[in-house]
Amino acid sequence: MITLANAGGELRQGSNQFRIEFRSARTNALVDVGTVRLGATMTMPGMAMTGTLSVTPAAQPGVYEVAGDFGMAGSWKMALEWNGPAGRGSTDFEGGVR
Ligand SMILES: [Cu+2]
Repeated sequence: MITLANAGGELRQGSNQFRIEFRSARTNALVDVGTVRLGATMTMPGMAMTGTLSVTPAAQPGVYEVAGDFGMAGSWKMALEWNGPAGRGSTDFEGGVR
């Protein structure tokens, strides 16, 4: 189970800071998943846009700080990947940017 949290409660056009937490679905405890990457793309007629995101592990295992920049508001496709002690995995989700 993955929870995505950011201070403002939502993503906004321009620069954003938010946290991603990886938690066990069974125990809800934070899980160290090793290396994490997050990509953001928006497909629109005639062009594809890419968001700039960098992921840094926080001091607490399983918590990752993300600095991101979104060039426009709308619906972004977010691709999250991880690889480490808990195995390798990925998930896609919709990120609404206002
Ligand atoms: Cu766009």
